[in-house]
Amino acid sequence: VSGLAERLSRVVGRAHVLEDEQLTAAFERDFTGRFAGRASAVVRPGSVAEVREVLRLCAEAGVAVVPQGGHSGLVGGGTPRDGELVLSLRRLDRIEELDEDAAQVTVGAGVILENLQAHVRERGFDFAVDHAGRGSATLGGMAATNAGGPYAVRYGSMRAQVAGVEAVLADGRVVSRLSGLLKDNAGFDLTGLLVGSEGTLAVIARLRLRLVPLLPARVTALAAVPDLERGLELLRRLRAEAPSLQAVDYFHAHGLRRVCERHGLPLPFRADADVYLVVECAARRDPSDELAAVAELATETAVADDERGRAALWAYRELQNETLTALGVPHKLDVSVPVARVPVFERDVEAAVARLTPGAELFLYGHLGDGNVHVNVVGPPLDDQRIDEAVLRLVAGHGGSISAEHGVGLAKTEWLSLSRTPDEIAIMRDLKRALDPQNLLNPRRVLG
Ligand code: S2G
Ligand code: ZN
Repeated sequence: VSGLAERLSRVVGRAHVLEDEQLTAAFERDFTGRFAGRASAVVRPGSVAEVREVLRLCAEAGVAVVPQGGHSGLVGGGTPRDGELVLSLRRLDRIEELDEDAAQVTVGAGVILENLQAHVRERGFDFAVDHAGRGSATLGGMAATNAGGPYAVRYGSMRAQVAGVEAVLADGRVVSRLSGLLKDNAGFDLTGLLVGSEGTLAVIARLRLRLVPLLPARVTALAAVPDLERGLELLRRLRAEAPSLQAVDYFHAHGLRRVCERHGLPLPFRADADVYLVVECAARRDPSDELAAVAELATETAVADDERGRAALWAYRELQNETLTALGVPHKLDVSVPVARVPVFERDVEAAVARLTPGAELFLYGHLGDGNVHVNVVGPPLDDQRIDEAVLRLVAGHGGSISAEHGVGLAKTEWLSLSRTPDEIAIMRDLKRALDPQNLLNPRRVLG
């Protein structure tokens, strides 16, 4: 590899080929602690041309490449296994022209979500996908995993926001679809194929993103309800009555108590309900009247329409992940089931945890509006995958997906057949062989 490091330095500059463990450590371990490996090197190209040249040199040397953005992923999709080379897109962090006629913007894959948000909001636009990882997640990584977040119930996931990509294949060929034309059916949808392919088919280097109007009147309600059945009743009312509805997230009393303990937050309500919904509407003018059903159906509710007040309500939900991660390395299962099945699915999960890992601590929360449940089990050793298997089998039984918004990565490859037929997996392997015949890009991820 040292010869390779030399040749790579000639492409990206000595300063952007990292080998020293002090420098590479952060690129080699994911933040949940579940995935780690010793990279052969970390390379940070500064342009699409340099990405092409790096890939060509790695293909020549037969060294596998792990494309990495902000490394905020949760399924080992951006964390190297021993000997793989990390190709960091972080230096491709330029926000290019904002096209106000098309309400689109072109960005480098390394642009961090919160920087894009600040940039476009100054100009009266917003970006439709947001999530708690906004301080480190890059737009390239979010596209590669088709990230979702709380606003998917109104705007869809990343795939719906990506108007085009510029991506480099393992052999150096380039897909360059940055014009942003909304109607362009000249051939197969290569952009759609690459979004959500988790770095296994090509390296996304630039993106053309759709923007939405910045909606100044935002109202957030935290609503305590006795159970998820009541939560679904409220969701149905909001779907019919709230055209500006953009989030219906939820969490349970157990997670709320843990978050308040760890962060010294006051419990939001007196009574002790089991389920808490975070409901948010955004419009040009105050949409509060659309939330009448909340007051009718909730046992207690707190409403905020200012930045600070809304952030305080969201904090109870957004801190769930970080809080449980502090308790121990979690078994993380980001899954989705048909919305109506969420209550019964949760009861099945509780029974499975009681049966298989009785001492474990279970956290259930997520995005009720799209049936996306984040099942987190803290306690059993990571190599004890019985509860992971049981939960994913329950998901399949309820007609759901083993991966809702975090991707498959290394974490779920052995269970892909629970959500895709043998034919579909064979077709995905055909596509992988066609685009990356040397199996250079993120080998073993997604398809195992
Ligand atoms: C969320 C973040 C990561 C996790 O909080 O909505 O997507 O597994 C998650 O909690
Ligand atoms: Zn989520």
